[in-house]
Amino acid sequence: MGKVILHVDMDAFFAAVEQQCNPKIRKKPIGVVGSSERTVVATSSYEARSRGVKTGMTKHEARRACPEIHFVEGNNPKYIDTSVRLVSILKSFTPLVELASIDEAFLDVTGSMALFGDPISIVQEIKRRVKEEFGSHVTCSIGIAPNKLLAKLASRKNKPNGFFQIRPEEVDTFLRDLAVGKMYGIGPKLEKHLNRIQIRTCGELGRFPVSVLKSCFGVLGEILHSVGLGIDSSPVIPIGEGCFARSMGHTLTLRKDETDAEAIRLNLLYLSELVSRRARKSNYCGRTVVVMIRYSDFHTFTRRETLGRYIISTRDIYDTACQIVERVFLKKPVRLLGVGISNLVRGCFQLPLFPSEERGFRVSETMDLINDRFGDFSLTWGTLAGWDRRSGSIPEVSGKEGNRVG
Ligand code: DCP
Ligand code: CA
Repeated sequence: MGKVILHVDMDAFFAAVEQQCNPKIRKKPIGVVGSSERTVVATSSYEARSRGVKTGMTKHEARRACPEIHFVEGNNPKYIDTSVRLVSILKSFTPLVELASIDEAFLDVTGSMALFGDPISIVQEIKRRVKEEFGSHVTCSIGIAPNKLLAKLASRKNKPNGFFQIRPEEVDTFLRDLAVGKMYGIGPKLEKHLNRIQIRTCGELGRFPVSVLKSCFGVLGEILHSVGLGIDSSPVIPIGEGCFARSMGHTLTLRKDETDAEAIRLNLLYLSELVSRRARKSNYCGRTVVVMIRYSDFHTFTRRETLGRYIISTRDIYDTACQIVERVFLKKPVRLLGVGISNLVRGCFQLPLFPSEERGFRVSETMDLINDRFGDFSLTWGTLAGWDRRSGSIPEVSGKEGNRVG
């Protein structure tokens, strides 16, 4: 028998949590924003969406689309708490729960049906439990399908507060006329490329000769072919298991025992960049920053700080690491430094509530792409320009000009 995978996706997540908490804004058009005047809409209630409000709009744009819109300042700890409680509900149906983002999870319920009944009964029971736990204003939409790729597609079919099932025998019909751009992972740019070679639907993508796809898109060609056929054999990876790391970090023995605060900060920046890149690559973010310090006499200790939100960016890891070190009041020269993050969640991207954070995110992504292609630190933060990789030591700040981005 094939697998039965569910994809649970909360509806207008931040907005729904806010509406549940505050009866005055229920059933009203609301937008969740950051605290600065230049913030953008992180999400909006379905009442606002029907008036044309979209994620990413400035407050001004949202107000122009919907003059009655009410803005609420986002509160990440509240959403994380809701997410944690959601996961514990989902885990009561199967141990195979993979958190895909702060408000999305995959469940492999293949083995749960003997206990909980058919997939639709499981879906109805999950919805009942969500309502019981959070109240009727926090709802989810659920996709049921033979794999994660299709389950994710199905959960979008009847939003909000709906569900949709794609049975194995319905896959071909479902994909035949579906625009490729609707498929998870195919963004507007890739869609344009595909359209250019006359591929508009998933049906057409699946039928297209894989050899031609490979010559156009390299290794991605084979993946695209599978996507067109609705094939996805990736397992649901349960939280806290398997390849789930508990923490990730890097250490560095300094070129000389260091007492200079600026040099120590630069080392922290370098290490934070390494950690952030690794986290981004493996799609983790963490809530705890750990700093390891070894003095010249080899006395070694760690200090940690747990934040109320998940972070992944170099800047956030670095800022926290600096605060930790400042609190330590270093007593001896430092021989080795380490920076790490723990309390990791996979796929729970850092929530960019502010335009500056969004920009930071895009910069990090671009830096990753360039560094993957041309080697680590080809492009790096302005302060790290001049870092000589081979020497394994931290930069003289006045060294050669690098490609400054930060
Ligand atoms: N989010 C954010 N910034 C973005 C996108 C999303 O801060 N650029 C936050 C707000 C969302 C939450 O993440 O509430 C979940 O994102 P979704 O894309 O799942 O959007 P919603 O849950 O809000 O809406 P939908 O009902 O379409 O799933
Ligand atoms: Ca959602």
